[in-house]
Amino acid sequence: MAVDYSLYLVTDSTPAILGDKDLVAVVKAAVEGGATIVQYRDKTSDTAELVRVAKQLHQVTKPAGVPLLINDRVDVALAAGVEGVHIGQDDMDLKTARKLLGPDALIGVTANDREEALEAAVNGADYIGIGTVYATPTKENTKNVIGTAGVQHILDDLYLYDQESVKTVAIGGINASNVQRVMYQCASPDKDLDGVAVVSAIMASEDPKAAAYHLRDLLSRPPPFA
Ligand code: TZP
Ligand code: MG
Repeated sequence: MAVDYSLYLVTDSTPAILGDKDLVAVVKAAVEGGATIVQYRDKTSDTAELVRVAKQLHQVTKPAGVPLLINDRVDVALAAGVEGVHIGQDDMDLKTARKLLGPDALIGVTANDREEALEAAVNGADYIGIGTVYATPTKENTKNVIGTAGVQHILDDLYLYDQESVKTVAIGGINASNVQRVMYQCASPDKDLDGVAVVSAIMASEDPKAAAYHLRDLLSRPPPFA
């Protein structure tokens, strides 16, 4: 399955970001606006609730051909029958997740540095979420803020160690005001970044469809300073 990673939406159900909007309605609007892949990220709901909401989200993403991934929870991904998972360094290890989900599942891994990125690539991650690019109130306990130069170094290394087939997205503090700069500054001469992952730029917007559309439009254009 060819996956488009260009505009990767990570959900957030907290009132600080979602406000009083409906999560499923926001994801539906974002997909209509052009989000190409969605990760359901919810650190507080219990398992039954996660599965229930994941199934609702899948009803929105699946007809649009947009893959739905679950943050952290391989069990929830299996129960809801979605396309995959996104796992961090403290979650289930990649090889176990692959064994449970099978070869066709999409599995992404968070990486803050070259060791984490290379390990994920070598062990068969489909994509790597590289960050944190810029400090962000959305996730306060981020290990490192690595900037666009940090992302570029990781991309350089993936190429150097023959891991250029793994896909990559950058995450952390990315929005319409910096998305073109992020894509331009992160790209290494030998390995491009495949997309950007955003939370608040879409989830906190009063018009998530327009926000996603605007980001896609910016991503489709060459940066003005190139
Ligand atoms: N991982 C690293 S930063 C981050 C996650 C989940 C949050 C990004 O949120 P935002 O609102 O796009 O800065
Ligand atoms: Mg995690």
